[in-house]
Amino acid sequence: ANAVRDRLRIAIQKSGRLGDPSRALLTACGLDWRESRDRLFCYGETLPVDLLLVRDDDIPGLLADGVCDLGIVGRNVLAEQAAERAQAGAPAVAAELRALGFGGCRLDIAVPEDWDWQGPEQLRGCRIASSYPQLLRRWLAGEGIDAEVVMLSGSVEIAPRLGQADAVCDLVSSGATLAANQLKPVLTLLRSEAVLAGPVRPFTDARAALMQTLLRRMDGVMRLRH
Ligand code: PRT
Ligand code: ZN
Repeated sequence: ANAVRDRLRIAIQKSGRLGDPSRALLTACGLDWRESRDRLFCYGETLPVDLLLVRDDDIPGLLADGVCDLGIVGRNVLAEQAAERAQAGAPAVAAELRALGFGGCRLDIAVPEDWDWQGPEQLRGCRIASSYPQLLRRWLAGEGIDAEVVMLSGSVEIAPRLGQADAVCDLVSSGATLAANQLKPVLTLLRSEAVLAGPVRPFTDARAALMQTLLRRMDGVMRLRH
């Protein structure tokens, strides 16, 4: 993790919602890559900044292990893994350096449409399905609510219909998926978007100057976009 390096390595999502906009942002920052045949690793040409194309869930771990220096990932993923580390007593390894203005969504609690929603107290004793167990548990603890967290890695919204849970805690953007499953959002735990994640402490080798250059360009691109 402490190896001296003179190239910067950025992990972005290979496909999915954040892949294309992440690449577009980095391209707008003047980066380009020689395409590798397997397309998991792209070697930077104009600047010594390489890309690693991965699953979004792997990005915090790659940062933690020092395999990558920076990552573009949803705040939801970064926050979940940070909460997991904190829970395990492990030190924080990745910080949110910039919010990037795309991939916007909310981590919401949603309940069946026919519930007469009174407030969080109503979740006491409920089973809540989520792919974000740490963020959900932390919120429940903060509210003093005892509820069962049912960890599901996908298809969270159908859990109530399948009888696996009473409510869900999931990402929402348009809300169409909740509505299609006769659920309604009642609380927001986190407002999310894609973020640039990076080291908690600055680099001390050649990567420090590279990162400064990249951040300066990124700030310029972001200003033009808004
Ligand atoms: O393969 P990989 O593991 O890399 O991808 P993935 O399938 O885990 O992630 P992906 O591409 O679906 O999402 C990547 C990131 O996009 C998330 O971590 C969020 O930060 C962000 N994002 C933004 C979203 C949404 N909007 C979103 N709507 N992630 C998921 N959704 C889901 C939502 O939960 C619902 O099931 O998309 C569905 C449609 O949403 P509605 O509300 O528009 O119906
Ligand atoms: Zn994923």
